[in-house]
Amino acid sequence: MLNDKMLEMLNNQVNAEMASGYLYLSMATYFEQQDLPGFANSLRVHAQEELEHAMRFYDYIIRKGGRVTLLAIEEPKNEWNSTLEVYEEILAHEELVTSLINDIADLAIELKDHATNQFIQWFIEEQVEEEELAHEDLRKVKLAQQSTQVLYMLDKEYGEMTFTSENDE
Ligand code: OFO
Repeated sequence: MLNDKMLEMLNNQVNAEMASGYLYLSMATYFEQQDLPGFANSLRVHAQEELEHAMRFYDYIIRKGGRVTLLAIEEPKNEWNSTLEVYEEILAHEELVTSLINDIADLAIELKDHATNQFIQWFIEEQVEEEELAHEDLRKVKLAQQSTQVLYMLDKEYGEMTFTSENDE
């Protein structure tokens, strides 16, 4: 059985992952509008990954005999001033998600909840990857700011991204 506080945090994380997906999908609509379909594609793929993250929490709660409670997802922001602003926000958002994951890990340790501690380790590594990628994207977008050619090359690169499930890792 899951401790009540832990169940609440895991349910909140289902919501946070869904909200991340909603935010990234909203960013995708911004890029569709900007005529950058490759950027839109990569954000759309990222949104799918977030949904998969939410389902990992969902499945874990069920496996532990808990009740999943779906909470309201706030309307995401839908306007940005530049491509750079979007990517700065992605990095800040992933840093926020990392802190939420760390809070779950902290509680698991405090409660000596070994199962949840083990479960959350996947996300700790995932957040290292997400922040690394966010830094890399930000660096590329900064370069693209200096040349339209680089921007279109990047749009092409992002247009080739496809969703691959992380479930088998
Ligand atoms: Fe779920 O990793 Fe991004 O937010």
